[in-house]
Amino acid sequence: MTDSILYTVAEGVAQITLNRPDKYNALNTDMLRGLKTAFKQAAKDDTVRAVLLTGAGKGFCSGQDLTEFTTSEQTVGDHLRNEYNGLIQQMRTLPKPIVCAVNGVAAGAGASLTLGADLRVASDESSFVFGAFVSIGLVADSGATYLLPQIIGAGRAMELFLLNDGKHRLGGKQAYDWGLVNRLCEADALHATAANIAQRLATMPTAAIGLTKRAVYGNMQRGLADALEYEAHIQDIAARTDDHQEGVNAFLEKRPPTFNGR
Ligand code: T3D
Repeated sequence: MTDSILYTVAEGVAQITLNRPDKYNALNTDMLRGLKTAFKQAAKDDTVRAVLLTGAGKGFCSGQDLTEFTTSEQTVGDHLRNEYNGLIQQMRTLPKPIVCAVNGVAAGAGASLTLGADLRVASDESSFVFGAFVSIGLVADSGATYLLPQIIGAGRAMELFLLNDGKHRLGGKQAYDWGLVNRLCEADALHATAANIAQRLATMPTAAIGLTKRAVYGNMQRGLADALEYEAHIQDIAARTDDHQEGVNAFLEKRPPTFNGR
């Protein structure tokens, strides 16, 4: 793993930290590949049952490293295809929940990265800059044009893509009011708040959570009839897990369940 991505595992939670604090964790190729390796490791490690993604220092992530941008030999489209698109897909299809702790500014592809997570917890000192793309004459990418309207609606997403630049940032409080962020807390409490949620998720029925991700994200592309059928299909899978049996037994025996993630 590269030094610019930190990866640790404790209490069933893999913490992935973007670690180029002097550049607001701007994403270079080394980091993007390190991120993919980290998510791959989290996917295959059975002891990992939730992921916490955050940034080191005062920023979450300022998007594509613009110094590397000018020296790249690939077209921008190929760079997206090769480095970003698979990463966002990997996050959305990871069969374990991802909590993103937004500790500071999230700009451009850094803002898109927060959308790849399942839950966002933000500090009251955080901010989002979805207009960073248009500010440099680009179109929002890394899934943002697809994911942001789904989360906050097309009207608000357009406002952010067009008007939300480094001088007009969306603050954590407004992001919370708009439903972009699931929990808002003081900066000092951010890590504990996000870690508590991730740790709680890590004790829950992991297979059912992974299948819920598959249903919610997959069903956004289906009509109602297909979505109903898909729910029935994956419910059969969930119903065969140890954790389903344990959940029912615990309820009937009036005791708290102990889920093993299988
Ligand atoms: O290649 C492809 O596949 C295309 C993909 C594109 C995806 C994208 O992400 S496009 C958008 C790229 N990101 C940006 O355009 C954001 C640029 N940064 C900013 O607008 C501002 O830095 C922030 C709003 C994030 C923060 O502003 P502020 O005033 O708090 O801090 P600052 O002074 O501007 O930045 C602090 C340092 O971080 C500074 O370095 P220095 O001068 O102290 O040595 C700055 O240059 C550096 N930095 C911030 N963002 C980037 C960066 N360095 C490289 N790339 C960055 N994206």
